[in-house]
Amino acid sequence: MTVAVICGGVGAARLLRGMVGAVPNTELIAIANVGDDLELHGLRISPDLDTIVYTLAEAVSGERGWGLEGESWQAMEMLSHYGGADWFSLGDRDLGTHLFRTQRLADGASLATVTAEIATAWGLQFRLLPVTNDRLRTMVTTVAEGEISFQEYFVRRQHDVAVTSVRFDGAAAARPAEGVLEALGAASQIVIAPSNPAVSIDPVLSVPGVRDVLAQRRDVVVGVSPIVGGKALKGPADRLMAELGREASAVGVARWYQDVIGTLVIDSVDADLADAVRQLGVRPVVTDTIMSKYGVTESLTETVLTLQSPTTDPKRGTGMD
Ligand code: FO1
Repeated sequence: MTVAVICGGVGAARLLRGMVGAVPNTELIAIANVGDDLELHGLRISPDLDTIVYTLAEAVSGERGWGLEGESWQAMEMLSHYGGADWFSLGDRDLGTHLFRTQRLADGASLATVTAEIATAWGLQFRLLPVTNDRLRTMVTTVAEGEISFQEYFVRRQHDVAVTSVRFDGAAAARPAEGVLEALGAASQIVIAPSNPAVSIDPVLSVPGVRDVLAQRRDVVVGVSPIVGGKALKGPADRLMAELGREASAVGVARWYQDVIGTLVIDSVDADLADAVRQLGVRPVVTDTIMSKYGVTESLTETVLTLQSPTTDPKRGTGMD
């Protein structure tokens, strides 16, 4: 039984934590977004990959959800001293990750190879793969300024600007990293983690071949809604969905992923939306999904992993587990 998890950043890392405890490491593979990546100070930075590594290594900053616990910021202070780019906070230890990745990529290693080296150095045993080794950059068009990069939107402007469209620069030419399509084709279950559909999951699905595999294997694809009671638990997913003209609700998420998921796990507060999800041909599964609550990560993981595909499930279509 192998489980492939399609991941963005913080929300995905939390679910992965539950998965690692419940699925043998050899049977778990995380396929992560790289559309958030950026080059800054001549360094190659991969926030979603690093957030997963640091979280699963139990080293992530609990307060921030990204970067390392117990960081110092001496390098950033020197940058500020010179009037350098200090809008994207890079801790002194986190910088070591970016220095290593940048050098290894310059040596000619692929992002997948470097990511495996970094994950191994942190003692992670499950496979963490970038969806592609090629350049892929989420670009956001805002009402006020036109097109800006994802981190300029998310961090520099604190995602506090209205968005009119999102695109994934480089997607058409991007090739799935070695093993991505094979893993998605062979997995007994594929999970779309509760990350931002518009800017964290869609970039992964935009890499040619990925969406097709999920659509073909829709029966074994399970989404976990990142929208609970019409709100995102963290970040701008609800606002972004609304700004992009989509419904910011569990039903909106079901519609967003309708062609690639057979099941959507929605939070108990959205139990009343189960029928509307089912009307879309997506099996609703109602359970607690707010992982910041004690024990929910374990129960959510258990629910996801014990799901049978909707077409073989004897309780076909009920989904009201
Ligand atoms: N998020 C912020 O809100 N402010 C930051 O200064 C910031 C720096 C940063 C550095 C490294 C890293 O791996 C993540 C960082 N993040 C920061 C979070 C990052 O923008 C988001 O985690 C993702 O890109 C969205 O999932």
